[in-house]
Amino acid sequence: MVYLSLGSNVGDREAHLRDAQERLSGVGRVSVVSSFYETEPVEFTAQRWFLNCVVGLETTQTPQPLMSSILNIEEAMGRQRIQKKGPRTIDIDILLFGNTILNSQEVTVPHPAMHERRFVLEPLAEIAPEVRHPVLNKTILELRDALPVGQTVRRLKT
Ligand code: PH2
Ligand code: MG
Ligand code: MG
Repeated sequence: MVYLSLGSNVGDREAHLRDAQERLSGVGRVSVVSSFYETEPVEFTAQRWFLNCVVGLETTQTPQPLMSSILNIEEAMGRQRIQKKGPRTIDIDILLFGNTILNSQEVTVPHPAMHERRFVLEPLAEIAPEVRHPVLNKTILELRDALPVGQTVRRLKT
């Protein structure tokens, strides 16, 4: 199982997350989807709040081809890379690729910042609480509970 983080903070954020989920169905089976969360921007904070979610994807693709598929989807959805960590119609990040540990030029899994981000760990804890981070050897719940206070996230009612 591959877990992906989806985020948008430009235009109709909810429509963008749904559109991305639909496009990912062309890459594998989207078998689990978290709620949507309204999240305070982190790292680059002077921007609109994000809508984030996490999906579980079953795919036969290996990490590099999966990353190319993701970049194609981001591009097709009009993602413009103007400012690093700045506003985006859609961002799709590979969080976990099963228990694979990989540091290549194209892909790093697990995602190097996932364990520090509440906008990742809250939705991921909703759909994969007992999954273990293969490098840190902690479950998603343990990682979430270890976060320092701050980084507001609000689960939207569905
Ligand atoms: N993505 C970033 C940087 N900061 N903050 C929130 N709340 N959500 C994001 O998806 C996000 C962010 C870089 O990709
Ligand atoms: Mg990102
Ligand atoms: Mg990204």
